[in-house]
Amino acid sequence: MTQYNESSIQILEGLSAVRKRPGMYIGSSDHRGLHHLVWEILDNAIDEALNGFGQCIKVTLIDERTIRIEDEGRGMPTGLHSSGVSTLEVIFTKLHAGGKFSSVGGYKTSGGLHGVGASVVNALSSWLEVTSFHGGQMATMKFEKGGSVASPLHINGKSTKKGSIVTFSADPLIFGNHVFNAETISSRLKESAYLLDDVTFIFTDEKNKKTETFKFDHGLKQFVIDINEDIETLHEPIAITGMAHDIEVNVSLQYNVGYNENIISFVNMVKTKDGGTHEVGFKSALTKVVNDFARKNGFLKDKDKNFEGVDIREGCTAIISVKIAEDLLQFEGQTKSKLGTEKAKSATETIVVEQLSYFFEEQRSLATELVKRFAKAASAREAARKAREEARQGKNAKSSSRALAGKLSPAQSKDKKRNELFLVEGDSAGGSAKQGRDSKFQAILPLRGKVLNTEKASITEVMKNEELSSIIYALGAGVGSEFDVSDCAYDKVIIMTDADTDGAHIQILLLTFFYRYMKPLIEANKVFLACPPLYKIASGKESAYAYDEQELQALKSKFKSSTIQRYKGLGEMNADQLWETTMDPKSRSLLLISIEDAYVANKKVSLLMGDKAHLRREWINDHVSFSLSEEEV
Ligand code: 28F
Repeated sequence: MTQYNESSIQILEGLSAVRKRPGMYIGSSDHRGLHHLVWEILDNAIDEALNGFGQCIKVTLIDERTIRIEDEGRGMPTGLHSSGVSTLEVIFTKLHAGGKFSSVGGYKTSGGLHGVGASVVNALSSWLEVTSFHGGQMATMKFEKGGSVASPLHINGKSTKKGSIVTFSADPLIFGNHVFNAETISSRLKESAYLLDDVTFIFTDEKNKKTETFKFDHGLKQFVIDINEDIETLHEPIAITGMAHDIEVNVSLQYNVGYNENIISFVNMVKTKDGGTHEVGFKSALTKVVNDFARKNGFLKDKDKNFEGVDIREGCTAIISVKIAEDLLQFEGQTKSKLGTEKAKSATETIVVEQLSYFFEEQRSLATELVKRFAKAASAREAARKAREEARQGKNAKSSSRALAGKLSPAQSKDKKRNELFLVEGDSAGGSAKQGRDSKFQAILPLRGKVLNTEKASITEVMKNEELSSIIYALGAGVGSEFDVSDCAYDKVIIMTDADTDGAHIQILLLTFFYRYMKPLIEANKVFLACPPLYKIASGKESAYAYDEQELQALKSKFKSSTIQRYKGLGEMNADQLWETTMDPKSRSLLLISIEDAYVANKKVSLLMGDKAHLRREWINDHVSFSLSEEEV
């Protein structure tokens, strides 16, 4: 029986504080916060490998809330701690304890929310078990109900094994019905394997009986190759590595024939999604090397302006991974997703300038081809700037009314907070939507032709496309870098298409457009898919609608001898039916489009625009996170 002295009471108070306000420690208690528990324990295993202890990390998804992570490091210490309990117990019960390498020298992953520590994971788990192979013996401890000791430290005997194993089950009292997502975990392990090229990551999803092993001897090179797998590239990846100001810099870059810049950066193996000083250093080095080469070789005359960074990064896929000792590690802002360490800028810049200019000298023909592309990009940018000026017109009445004439059926009110814009597939559905809607706050914009595939289009082509420019003018918030979601004339943009593959294709093309040219619109949770019914079931005067197979089965048992109509398209419903089933906020349901991980979405969008239709359907089911949001009245 654990004696409760003041320190153990204080410890339990600490953990109960975590359970009261989980968001303070892991950001949120939704899907993202749930996975932070995994990242925290995984980062501790990665820290061991990062510092040379252990070459293999295993992650096993046991069930939708339970996961096991194991490393082959030195094993967590189990000796008596100054507080009177074992170090192992301190690591899992003391808040912000277990800062493993608090001493200078080792690298510590910033661990998502930074030093949250394993104790927070324990506090938010219904149970947690730890096994440590340390000092030639095997020790275990069990905790339950948010971190209380269930079975004290038990030395099970001698063992030559080394390492740590942590198994925990996330507490449904905290995370509700959010569950672990195998794909989320798998892509994070794959990403870590690229960054730690001497470590093997093995992921087992026990439910789906699937095991994946990630090991990339050419880590970052393989990373850019895999990001560019669906698009033509111009050369083998360029690998740059060096050390400056005690900062280790690793960069890999490869140009593809597309228009998108895809720069992903990391510090101590954790993604810095908002960039920071290492990215700034890389970008200024790239601009410097390209302009120097272009001037020296007569591609830029004295009178010509320099290429701008945005021209030089078109089609550029780059991974920047820096390692910084903890005492030098600084972040900007609260979320630790933007590196602040000033020295990382000069370290990255120096190393990239040195090695990339050498590469350009060695590979003059490739360098020349790249510079020619940058010149084209610069002139396209000029054209885009003019088009953007046009698009800015999209914010004022005159030219937008011209562009929308005969297309948009506007809402009567001008209430940006309430108005809804329905993008409807085809004129017939557009007609019944116009008739059935509540014109006080619902506007209809029928889409006639196929929406342009903006994956490979430039801003100029986008502006020339009828369908897209009418959407730009209808929203009135500009486009691309000029887009300002606060100017958007609508609270909701609802895509309403037939529930068939053509409809799915239009959905994906529109989502690609919104993702590339109006990303803030999705991030502001303003983009929805309408959910028309799939079936109408009737017997006598009684009738009802089914929105999926399950509902149809349920209704079949309710209705006796009934007739069932399968709706092929929106046009088969009359205006009243369309209103009642799909548009009336009181009875409809909408699917909110929110992109969970820009990297996955970005990559999948380029994959989707290929012609592998079956992958498109798979992607919709797997990646666009549909959450059925029942309309509040
Ligand atoms: C599955 C998750 O958590 N692995 C870990 C170690 C190794 C040491 C350590 C951890 C408390 C304050 C030092 C061992 N020997 N995998 C893991 N492996 N923690 S967590 O030390 C934590 C102590 O400072 C370790 C010598 N030094 C460190």
